[in-house]
Amino acid sequence: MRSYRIPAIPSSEITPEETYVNRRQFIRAAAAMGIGMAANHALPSVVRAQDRWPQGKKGPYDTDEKVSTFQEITTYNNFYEFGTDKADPAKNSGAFKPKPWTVRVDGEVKKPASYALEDLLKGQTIEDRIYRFRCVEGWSMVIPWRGFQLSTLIKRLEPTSKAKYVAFETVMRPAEMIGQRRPYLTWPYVEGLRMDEAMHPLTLMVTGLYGKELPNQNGAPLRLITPWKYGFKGIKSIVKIRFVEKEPPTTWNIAAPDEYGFYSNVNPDVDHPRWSQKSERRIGEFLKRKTLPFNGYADQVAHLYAGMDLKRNY
Ligand SMILES: Nc1nc2c(c(=O)[nH]1)N[C@H]1C(S)=C(S)[C@@H](COP(=O)(O)O)O[C@H]1N2
Ligand SMILES: [Mo]
Repeated sequence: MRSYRIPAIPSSEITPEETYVNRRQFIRAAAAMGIGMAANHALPSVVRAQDRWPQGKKGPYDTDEKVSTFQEITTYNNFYEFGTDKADPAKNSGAFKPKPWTVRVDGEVKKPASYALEDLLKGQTIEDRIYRFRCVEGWSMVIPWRGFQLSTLIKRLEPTSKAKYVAFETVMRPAEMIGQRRPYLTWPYVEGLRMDEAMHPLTLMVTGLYGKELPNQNGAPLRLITPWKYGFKGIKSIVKIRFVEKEPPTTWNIAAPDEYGFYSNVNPDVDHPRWSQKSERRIGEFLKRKTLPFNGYADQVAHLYAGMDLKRNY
């Protein structure tokens, strides 16, 4: 697990990921040779590191599978606010402005408030974690996310004892999001988690990937990731976090309740009504792989669903 504390690196200092990766390697090499910390300007600038990731020591939450390329992760997307084709989000999100950003926190919480994103991030431990990612459509990737545990944010926000679920909402900006001018889905996109799911250490609020800021098409500036659930639970460009007593509505459940339930745990034994979920295609690979229960995270999360009928609670 690689981690540092904000504001260890002011955002103005964050370099493109090309130099970032190189700098890490350079610093490591320099340390090995007994050279002191190099100044930024002294670093070599030649770099093409998009498809690699400095796999330092494997952290407790990291998979050691080969990571998907930066190209794959940022050009094959689902973000219907920018269009329904996999290539649309990268093509159509250029004019989207993720800065400045405000997140409204309300519902069953001690002090409902609106937070500038910087304030929400203050004091959070930002980590890079390599997670498997499984879309309900049957494809998968391995993604080096950067983010912080939702649990630490929730503790700070102090929900009341009535808070049993957390509901999230994506920004509504039809002027910048051409997909929102059409009724592909009910806008804004909404999602939710049960409180124990939200508090699970695997649940990340994501602010970046491949060591740099989150690209617009991946849900800038703040999105959710629950790696044991299908990808659509990972709501993007979040502007509202609401603590609620009852299970909140979720966009894909509204769109097709027989196909997408609230839980949406990756489960090879529960087929989608229109296709099997037994296997998946890793983007960039030809042969299919077997899909694992809870996307390979069963040891960590299966206890959350003890006694629940996962065929009924799909
Ligand atoms: N607001 C919003 N969030 C969203 C979606 C969307 O259309 N709108 N698509 C979901 C789906 S189906 C998937 S698979 C993931 C894709 O995330 P990625 O493009 O970063 O891989 O985002 C999820 N979050
Ligand atoms: Mo998806």
